[in-house]
Amino acid sequence: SPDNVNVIKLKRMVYPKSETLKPPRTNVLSVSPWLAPIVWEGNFNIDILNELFRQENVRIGLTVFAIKKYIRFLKTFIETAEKFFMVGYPVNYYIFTDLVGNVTNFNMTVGPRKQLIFLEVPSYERWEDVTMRRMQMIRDFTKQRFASEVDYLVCLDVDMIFQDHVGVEILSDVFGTLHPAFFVKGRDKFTYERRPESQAYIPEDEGDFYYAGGYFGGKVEEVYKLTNHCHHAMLTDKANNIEAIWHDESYLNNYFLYYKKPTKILSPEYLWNERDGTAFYLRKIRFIALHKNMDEVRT
Ligand code: UD2
Repeated sequence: SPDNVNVIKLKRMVYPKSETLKPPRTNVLSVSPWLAPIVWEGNFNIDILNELFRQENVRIGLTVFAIKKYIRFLKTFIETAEKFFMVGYPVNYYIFTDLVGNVTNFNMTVGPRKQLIFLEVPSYERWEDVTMRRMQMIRDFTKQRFASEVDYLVCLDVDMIFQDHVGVEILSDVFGTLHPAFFVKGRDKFTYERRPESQAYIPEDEGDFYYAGGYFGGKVEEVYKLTNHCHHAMLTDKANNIEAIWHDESYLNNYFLYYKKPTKILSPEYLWNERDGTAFYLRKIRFIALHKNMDEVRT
């Protein structure tokens, strides 16, 4: 074949044939109206996906912020990521922190082809600014270094632990995650920003899903577009003295609705709350938000 054609030859594999009239998951939505897959345990075959992604030698960057008191969550986050996140793939953990001196003493060790990279960034007084400014900081490092070091970025909150497999099935051009508190609720219950003056505004009769601010990602170029857009929207609102109700999460929801719909959507298996126990449609609970004393940890 000509040199410029990228031929992918997959190895012979034995696996059950897909049954067109027998979908593996029948009690959950597996595809969005714009044909983005919704990832649930049972509707993908990880061996096939690993074959596909290994052919491309994918490199993954995980961004996580540990600013001020939130450094307390970092060690367990990394330790559990080492057990469950992208096992077997090269991963750069990009740790954004204002306390590099402290976190480098945490004795965190990572396996082969994994790297801890500490990025020193400023802290902000208000916790709302800390969470919102993540968009700007991710954007800035995207051009500076992520683009040359990794293919995909996965952008996560730090007050979390992994407790089951999270692998290449999540990767796509741009992905969002269903917020565990809203995926069974109606649009009117979504906590979108409802003031038309805000750049994050979504009226009551619009909206696809309510996405979580703490779990998104995609190809580096797409994450650049997303974070750049959200940062600019926040700056415009700031100049007009308005701040969206759920901060970065509100701007992210607006972006996913009007600017770029996710090409893949992660089910709540990928983001669940420690306190919510389990549910019959969850075959796996892969990543959970830890219960925290908001007032204490944010001041
Ligand atoms: C939700 C979202 C979060 C963000 C926020 C906006 C999820 C799971 N979480 O979380 O992503 O959209 O709403 O209101 O979807 N941080 C620090 N130091 C601080 C404060 C925050 O490092 O002093 C970082 C840290 O990585 C933390 C993240 O910012 O995980 C978000 O802050 P949060 O966890 O307090 O926000 P929360 O729980 O309201």
